[in-house]
Amino acid sequence: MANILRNVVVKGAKSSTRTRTNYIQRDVIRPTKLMSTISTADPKRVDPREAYTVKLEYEGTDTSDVKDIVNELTLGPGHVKLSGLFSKDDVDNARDTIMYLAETQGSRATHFQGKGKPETQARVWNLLNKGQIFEKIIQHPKILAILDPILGDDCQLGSVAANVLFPGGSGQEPHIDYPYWDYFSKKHWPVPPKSPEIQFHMNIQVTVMLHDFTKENGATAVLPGSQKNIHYPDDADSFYANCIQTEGKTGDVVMFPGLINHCAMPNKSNKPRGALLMQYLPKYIRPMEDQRRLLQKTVMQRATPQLRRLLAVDYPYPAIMDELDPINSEGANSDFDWK
Ligand SMILES: O=C(O)CCC(=O)C(=O)O
Ligand SMILES: [Fe+2]
Repeated sequence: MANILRNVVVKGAKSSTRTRTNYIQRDVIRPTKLMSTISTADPKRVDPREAYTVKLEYEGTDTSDVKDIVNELTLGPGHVKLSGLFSKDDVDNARDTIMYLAETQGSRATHFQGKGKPETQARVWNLLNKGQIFEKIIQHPKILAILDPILGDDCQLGSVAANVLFPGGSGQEPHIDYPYWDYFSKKHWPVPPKSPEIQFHMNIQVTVMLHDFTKENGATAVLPGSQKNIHYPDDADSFYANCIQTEGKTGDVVMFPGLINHCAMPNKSNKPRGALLMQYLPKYIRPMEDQRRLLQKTVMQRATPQLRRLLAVDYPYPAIMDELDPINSEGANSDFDWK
């Protein structure tokens, strides 16, 4: 019963009054007035994690097409859809958990929604602490086999979060993802890094569709080929005129480099549209979510070697070099064996 959440209450950010169980909510569970306008939360609703056992067994693990997929992502249109990676039960559990959290957590930081708009997007952050199913999804062997040749076989998970667009949700500003997301002001970047000078990808995004993605409900829009250059999509009209929407079935996975111009589109349907968003980065990028600091002890204790690697748990830098063991820790002939 390791993956059961009990409603843990942490009173106020500064107070140390905590009840510790498997999962910790950082705030009192308190749907805000705003969220209650977009949710049908029933406070007595059953937590979907209580009734589901996560098994670390994978389907869709055939990697014979990985080379082609890597080519499509880097040199081709820049987006691929993969089907059959997760069972219906796993995807149902991920979606139900996220909807449960979105409807009970209160409002949170959103992402590229724009200032002063009504809150019709809900973000659920730091999912590694919020359900064992997410530990499973982020380690899918096929996804990792595609990421390794692009980001390095010591790439890390920079974030795992969800984006729910409620009916009427306005979608997002066309953008590029972390860590390029401040490229709208080039002065943040010391040398204008234009392709082909960009030899290294610094982000691959992996989205799991938690509902069918349709044009009507805001399927993520991408501008094919735009990952080959670095350009902040500041001309929204040109983006909308040339983008395509990544439609698919519940459980399908879409991958694209964070450099591709993209955004969530408006949800014009009468049902929510949920996306599980996983961000993978080379190890030298500072990750977006501070997962190592916040990770529950129980999650760390049961972490597979793969999960430890994805969280760079054993990567020692930045280090206090004065305090490291007096050994030769770098280079091909070193004792440095964190991988
Ligand atoms: O929810 C989506 O369709 C895309 C979300 C996204 O691109 C982001 O939040 O950075
Ligand atoms: Fe994005």
